[in-house]
Amino acid sequence: SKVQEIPTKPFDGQKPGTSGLRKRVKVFQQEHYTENFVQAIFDSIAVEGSTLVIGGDGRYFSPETVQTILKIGSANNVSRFIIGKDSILSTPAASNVIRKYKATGGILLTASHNPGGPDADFGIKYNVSNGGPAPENVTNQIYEKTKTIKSYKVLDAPPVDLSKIGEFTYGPTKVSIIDSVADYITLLESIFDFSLIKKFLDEHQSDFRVLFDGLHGVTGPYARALLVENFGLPESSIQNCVPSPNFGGGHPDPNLTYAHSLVEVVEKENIAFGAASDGDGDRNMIYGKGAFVTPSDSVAIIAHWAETIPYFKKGGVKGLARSMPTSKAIDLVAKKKGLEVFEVPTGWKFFGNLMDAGRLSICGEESFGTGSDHIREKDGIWAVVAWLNILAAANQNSPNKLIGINDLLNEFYSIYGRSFFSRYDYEEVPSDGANALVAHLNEALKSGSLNDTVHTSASTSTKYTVSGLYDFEYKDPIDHSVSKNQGQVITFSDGSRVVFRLSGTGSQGATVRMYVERYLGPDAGPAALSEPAAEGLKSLIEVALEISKLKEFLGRDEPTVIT
Ligand code: VG1
Ligand code: CO
Repeated sequence: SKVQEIPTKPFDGQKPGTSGLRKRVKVFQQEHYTENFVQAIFDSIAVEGSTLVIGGDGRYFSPETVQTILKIGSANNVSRFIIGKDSILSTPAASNVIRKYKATGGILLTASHNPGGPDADFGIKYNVSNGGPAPENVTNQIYEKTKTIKSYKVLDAPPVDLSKIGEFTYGPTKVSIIDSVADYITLLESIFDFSLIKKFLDEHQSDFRVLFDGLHGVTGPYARALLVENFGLPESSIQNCVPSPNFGGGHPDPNLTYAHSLVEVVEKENIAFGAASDGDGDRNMIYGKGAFVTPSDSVAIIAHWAETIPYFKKGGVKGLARSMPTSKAIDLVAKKKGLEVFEVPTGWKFFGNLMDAGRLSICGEESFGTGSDHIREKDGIWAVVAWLNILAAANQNSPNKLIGINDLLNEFYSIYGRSFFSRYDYEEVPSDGANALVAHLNEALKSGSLNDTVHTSASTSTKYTVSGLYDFEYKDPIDHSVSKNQGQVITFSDGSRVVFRLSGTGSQGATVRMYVERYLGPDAGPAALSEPAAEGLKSLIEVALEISKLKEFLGRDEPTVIT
């Protein structure tokens, strides 16, 4: 078969964000748009003789894009492609496949938790050989290539059948279509105590029911293999578990706003343990009857109980980490256990170097991302099984009383205190307003005008004194690269903090995120410590909105989503 060189012109704005290039499907469908970006990836990596994994969440426009990648990749001398059947590999499963088969990297077709379909979002993300998202030096290089591209190469060959597992050749390239699920389940089996979990679930069929909601995303087949086929749970323990290209018309984001299909059933049927994952399977929400685990607490609790998980018992816990806006609950666990703890910018790519250097085992983000160094992506199903493993272990010593999610939360707060945490998202606001908000805070930073000012909450009369304002900057301890402007932080004299950040994953307009955190020590007592987060944070949120003048700048009274 022969290679053709197709002339093209650069498109503006092909700059990968927090997690790849994300745009509307219609943007990707423009003639040459997807081809340009794919060629730019191949122009930025050592493509000759490479092995590349292709996976994704199966969203609309994925099958077409796999064919595009094959044509361009083969014409650029990729030696081997490993592709998930039907172009499906969850983000964590793809990370595992890259590592397990020692691939050069991988291309993931996903826009994560964003809706899919002809009028919704698509995305392309490049991961490197450690299985993690490409670091900024690579994504910057891809972006540079997109700005000067003049042509791309394609192999002239008929489309490949992605629905049959097997191996064949495609031009000069070997192609393997693999089972999307098997390697991932093998990985989890090597991490967790499956027999302990299974025994616990068997014994508690009536008082500890499990419900996993795939939100029509990629995790359905993984959840079925795990919960139904391995743990022997009934079919009714999984729902919305057939991946659909438009996620059933929904918004596959596991939080209290978008995962209402889970929340409703959990509440109605008194389900002790509910969970959901996002479109590409790297996020998770743990939610039982009357029990919501905020992700910042989730990662801290997993770290607290780590020794009940065989993987950590065997290998030890090397260090802990969180993204900057994530609450400091995990820092308290690190302190108690004498472990290193790192604060990195938002986005999973910043954890990879620390893991590769053997300094980080467990980490998380407030945005429903939790994971460990078993792979180099956050991992939704891993977090769900971690919670099941921990609950099974905790219940081993409690034959007469079932220990549930809330018991673990309350016990944790009684030891460490509680970091009340919430995030307000203002989605698709005008970019001008968002930039003006950032400029306003920068001005206060430079002039020091907010320092030591006192602000009183209108509804509760609580007073907050500003103790500092800074722009978060990170220097990677391993490769010493510096990432600037990663969010503006206002601190208060009582230890509370508020963070403002512009999202790097939106596909249109600007999205402003406001993160608020307030800490109460264990001495505050069980009543105060178990308050709903919205109550515990009410006064701080009022003050944060006042100081930032956010409503004025964005022209929005209410956030789009509160988590
Ligand atoms: C958001 C989250 C961030 C997460 C990223 C990718 O980024 O805040 O914590 O790592 O999404 O997650 P941003 O820049 O929009 O705040 V996923 O599941 O979309 O790959
Ligand atoms: Co995701």
